[in-house]
Amino acid sequence: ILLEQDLHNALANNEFYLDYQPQVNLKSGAIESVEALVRWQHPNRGFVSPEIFIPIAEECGLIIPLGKWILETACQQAKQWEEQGLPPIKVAVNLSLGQLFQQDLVEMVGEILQRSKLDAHYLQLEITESMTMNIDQMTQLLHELKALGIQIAVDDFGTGYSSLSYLKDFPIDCLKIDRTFVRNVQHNPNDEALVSMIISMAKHLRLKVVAEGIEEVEQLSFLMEGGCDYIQGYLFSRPISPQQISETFHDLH
Ligand code: G
Ligand code: G
Ligand code: MN
Ligand code: NA
Repeated sequence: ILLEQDLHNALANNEFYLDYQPQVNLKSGAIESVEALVRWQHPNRGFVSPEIFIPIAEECGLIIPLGKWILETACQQAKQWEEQGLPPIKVAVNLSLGQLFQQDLVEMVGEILQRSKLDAHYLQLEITESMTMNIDQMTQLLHELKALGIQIAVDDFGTGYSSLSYLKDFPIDCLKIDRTFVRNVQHNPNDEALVSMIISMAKHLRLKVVAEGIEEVEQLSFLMEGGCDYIQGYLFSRPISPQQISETFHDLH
């Protein structure tokens, strides 16, 4: 309850910020996209994990203004990198369940794109399978979002209870293989089979595939051989500040 009160002040007091984790194209080795991840530096408690405060923000409704702030900040940042002369970087932003039920979500995303002047193609929204929404409603919402020109990714793919049939109906661009599958991929034949299957399925559906949580070189080799498109994980980079993203590009060129 205390945390809930603090959360309300945190937006006004500028206590939130975003870090960005690079996603590396396995064929070219280039960073083509980054995932925005929200952080909260509490004045007394120090760092509070989004695993703690996002669910609280969902419960108390703060997710709506916070989600808007996250989207706006991420789009402005992507535009700023472009203006700094960096190669184009796509920014992926996690959506919360509460935001899917936000009446003016599509309108808000459109306005944020206009205000930031970011080309819609460089925004990707991440949804998860566990976001329980009526399949027709979800299909329509995703089509409206797609009409803005943005990309849609399914996060934590394979961990939800949903059937695969939604893959036919949802206008999605990308699957993100959950890190629980990747973790033991070089030791557990079941994980190996599942990861291979997801990559192969994504190819057949003409979806891009990102493997999350890559920490070891052996995992990387497996994914490269398997034809995975992108990797995201501590092996390459932790989530880092916008400044560090710029520096990474300057170091690479
Ligand atoms: O970045 P980290 O691994 O600490 O994130 C923990 C969890 O919080 C992950 O499930 C992640 O998806 C979620 N999370 C991080 N940033 C955001 C955000 O900006 N919006 C939403 N909705 N969830 C986020
Ligand atoms: O649920 P979602 O996929 O949005 O969560 C992303 C979270 O995964 C981020 O909080 C990020 O900090 C975390 N993460 C990213 N790479 C790794 C990794 O290699 N290992 C682990 N354990 N976590 C990671
Ligand atoms: Mn994510
Ligand atoms: Na994930």
